[in-house]
Amino acid sequence: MRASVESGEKRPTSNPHLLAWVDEMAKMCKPDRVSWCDGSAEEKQRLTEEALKAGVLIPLDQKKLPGCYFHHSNPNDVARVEHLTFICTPTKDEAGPTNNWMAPQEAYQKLSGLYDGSMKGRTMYVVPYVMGPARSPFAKVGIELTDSVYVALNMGIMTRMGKVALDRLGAESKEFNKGLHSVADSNPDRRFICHFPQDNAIWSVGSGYGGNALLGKKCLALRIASYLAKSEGWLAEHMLILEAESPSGEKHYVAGAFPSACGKTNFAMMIPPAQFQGWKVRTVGDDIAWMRVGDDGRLWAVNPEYGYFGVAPGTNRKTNPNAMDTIKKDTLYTNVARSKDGDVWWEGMDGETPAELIDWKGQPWKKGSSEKAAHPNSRFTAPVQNNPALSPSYDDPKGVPISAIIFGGRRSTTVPLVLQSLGWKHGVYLGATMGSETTAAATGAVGVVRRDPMAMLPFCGYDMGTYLGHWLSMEKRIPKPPQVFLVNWFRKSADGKWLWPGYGDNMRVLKWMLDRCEGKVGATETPLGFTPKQGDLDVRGLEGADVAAATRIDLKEWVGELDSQAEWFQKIGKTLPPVLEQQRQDLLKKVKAATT
Ligand code: GTP
Ligand code: SPV
Ligand code: MN
Repeated sequence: MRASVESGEKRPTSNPHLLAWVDEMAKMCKPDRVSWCDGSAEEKQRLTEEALKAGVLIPLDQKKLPGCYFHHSNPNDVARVEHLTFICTPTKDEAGPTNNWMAPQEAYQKLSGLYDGSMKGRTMYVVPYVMGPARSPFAKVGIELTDSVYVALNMGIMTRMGKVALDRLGAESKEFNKGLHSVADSNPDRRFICHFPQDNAIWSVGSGYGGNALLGKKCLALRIASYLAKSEGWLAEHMLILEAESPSGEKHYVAGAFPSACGKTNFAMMIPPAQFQGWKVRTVGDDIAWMRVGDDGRLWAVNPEYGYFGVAPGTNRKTNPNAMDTIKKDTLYTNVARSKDGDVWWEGMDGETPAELIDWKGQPWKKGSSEKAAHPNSRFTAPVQNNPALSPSYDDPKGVPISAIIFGGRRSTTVPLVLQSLGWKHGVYLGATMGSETTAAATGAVGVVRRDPMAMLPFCGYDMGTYLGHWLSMEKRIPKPPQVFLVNWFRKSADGKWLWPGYGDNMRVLKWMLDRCEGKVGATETPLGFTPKQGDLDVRGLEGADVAAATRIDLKEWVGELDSQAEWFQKIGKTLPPVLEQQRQDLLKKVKAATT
């Protein structure tokens, strides 16, 4: 019996809006059964067993990695698909020139065809979740309907999931994000990630991976939330949030926007080098920040997430010991490599490369193979509570006050280790023109420089120029604004070596930034912004760095950079705030004067 799919099962809510919507979606997708998630430990165990039985999860060594499982995704489905991601606003102008657009009616119609019967033979999981601390006035409720048990389990880690969300929603409210997700036949030709900001709805079909499928994350907490933030006067950003405590017990919080796979998780979990004894860095969030102006005139941030969906390759005991400890238990590993005895491995793991492995596709792999054993975008999903460096403020309903905002791209050339902006407008200009080399976090070419304003190019739910205007307008709304910085951990020498060791040593740069916030340290004013004076960066004990080359500003390189920014501004088009082009022109004048 399919039509009244829920006959017999008691539904855990009487909210008529929610019930009617679930029924309507079930009627379209035609699952064999509908299963409401409550978020309990018993349910997690049951879903895990279901997933194991279906081969969706593969057990790892439960002694070494208790509660950890491996999943391999369809090899055609390993990253976000930006070319298949759409903003479905009534007009194309609202989505703007940097987003793909589809008319809402067309999108609903097209995807209805793909959803029709797509869940036959499957279970539709109803996953209620809260983004944000459950008691926070800023939290948002979403409901994701999904036919993937892997997605349901991931949502259980990444969000506050189950009863807590239904309780928060209550019996009457219509205020929930309607997320529909079906892996369907996992065909890239029938894959669409559609956002309907006006309807507070998301329809995703054809992918089971990461940001395409865990709808609370990029779809709700960034694309839909950025649209809301614009109209409500706040910021929904692709930012880590960290807490830095000085030896004397003073705490500062900073938010950092680095593009996908450009170091947010690592920076948020950083362990300061030995020379910084007494300093403690703790994680509030590693990917998303929702920021509002507090009564005290400062900007306050909450992390809407409850887990980490982190990049595996490059993670090891030296680069990120906190992450290594975080993923020792209750972690889902996707597309990593494995050993026969149920351990995990990826490129950049500690120690010797094992002679033999099972690669991310499940094939035998031998050391020295030209293929990578783990997919470059292989990931771990782990609960925040596992993080030994978790800040107690991660769950604070009012969030944490932000002293500094850091923008940071991945640039082999041109961009110095650190710059402080000359003020808010200039800071917005630095964020708006940030370039970064593309990574494996999205499908497509890797290593190509593209403009990624505030690391939000793939995540802004509305017109880019309007978004930049919104950032500028925050100046008058924030009486005590954070200082704004630009960093680049990824500059290379002519022979391709990192000029800066990165990871824990980034503390040295963080310390300078915090000192700048407190007016404790000087700086050199350059046409690009303030830079550390000779001797200002604490480099005691620093190894493997060429500080002079990493911090160098070569204004000749900036002529080309500013040309490329002009192209970018042209692409943004008529909604580009004139102030930003003015900033570019002023800088170009200074650069030309200095280079001729
Ligand atoms: P998303 O989850 O995709 O948003 O990525 P993220 O910004 O959190 O990036 P993450 O911290 O996971 O780092 C991505 C890759 O960059 C990993 O392979 C890291 O090892 C590497 N990485 C992170 N920080 C540094 C650094 O300071 N220097 C260098 N050279 N590599 C780094
Ligand atoms: C990113 O690409 O920025 C991620 C991974 O954080 S995903 O959730 O897949 O978007
Ligand atoms: Mn991200």
